Amino acid sequence: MTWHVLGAGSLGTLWAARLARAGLPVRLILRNAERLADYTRAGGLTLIEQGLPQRYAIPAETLDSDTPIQHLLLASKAYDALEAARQLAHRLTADASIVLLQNGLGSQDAVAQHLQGRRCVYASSTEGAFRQADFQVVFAGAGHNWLGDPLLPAAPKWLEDLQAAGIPHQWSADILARLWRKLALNCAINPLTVLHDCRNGGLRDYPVEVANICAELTELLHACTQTAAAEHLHEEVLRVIDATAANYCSMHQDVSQGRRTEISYLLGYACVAAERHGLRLPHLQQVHQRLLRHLAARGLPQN
Ligand code: NAD
Ligand code: KPL
Repeated sequence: MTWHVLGAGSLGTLWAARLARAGLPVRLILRNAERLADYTRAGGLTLIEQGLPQRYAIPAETLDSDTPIQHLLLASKAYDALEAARQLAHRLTADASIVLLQNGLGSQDAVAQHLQGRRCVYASSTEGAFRQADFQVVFAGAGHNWLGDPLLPAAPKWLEDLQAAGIPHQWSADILARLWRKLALNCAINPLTVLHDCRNGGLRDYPVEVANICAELTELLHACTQTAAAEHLHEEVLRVIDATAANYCSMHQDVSQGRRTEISYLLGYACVAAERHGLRLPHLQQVHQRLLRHLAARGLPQN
């Protein structure tokens, strides 16, 4: 059974290379003929691990190819996921499974709703990778992947493929709790580092702001019946700030490199959820507004 991977970006490349290396059939899906020609010229995907580059000549096709898709890894940014799913929907077999590898919340439900009837598995990843050049990706940080299906608790058989490929993973009976927790961590850390233009460790200078945000996120998680995700949130945020003190978070990197952020699927999602529950969370809403203004001032999208 072939794994189709959409998104020859950081995580798509990381997964595709490991699946291919394990001898599993993989096909990359690229946007158009131009990208396919670029890819052909590059001679494949290059994954750089511990400084060592290895090239994988994984077959590739464009979105409008007509090969049926039974296994799809959708490894795009959250804001691109629904459009990508729309473009591929007609190619999915009736028993297709789709792994949604997006940060934040909101995009997964939108895709699952659009692809009703197909199994959509939500994933949360703490692995780290970045693009060094076109079709060249550096595996920057070991981590883990949690996968789960909010509608169906049984693990799929194809997890064996991830095992064979050495992709660290675990089936999660409550993937939404994992995604909410990660969203809360990102909401507590990322926007403040952008607004204060600092590394994660720089937030040690703003303990009251961090504490206020954590208290409101905890209230939100309880209102959303995400009790497990709410537990000791503030302590974990402080732990992550210490453990990643020297790093710039992903949102800070996006903003400083002039890239679109995933704000609508992180802080934006949290603020909409708060409104839905009739919660007044002034600190969270104020940080959201400040972040929107900050993005606008830099000519970056506010969604
Ligand atoms: P990326 O931008 O490096 O890769 C996404 C790729 O998808 C791009 O190459 C883009 O061109 C492609 N794409 C988007 N729409 C497409 C379409 N319709 N057709 C064909 N290609 C399309 O992003 P990434 O860093 O791999 O991140 C993917 C998700 O994983 C994000 O939500 C991110 O927050 C999350 N994440 C990333 C990391 C990391 O270290 N990179 C870690 C954890 C979570
Ligand atoms: O996931 C992160 C990110 O950079 O997006 C951490 C390191 C947890 C900071 O929120």
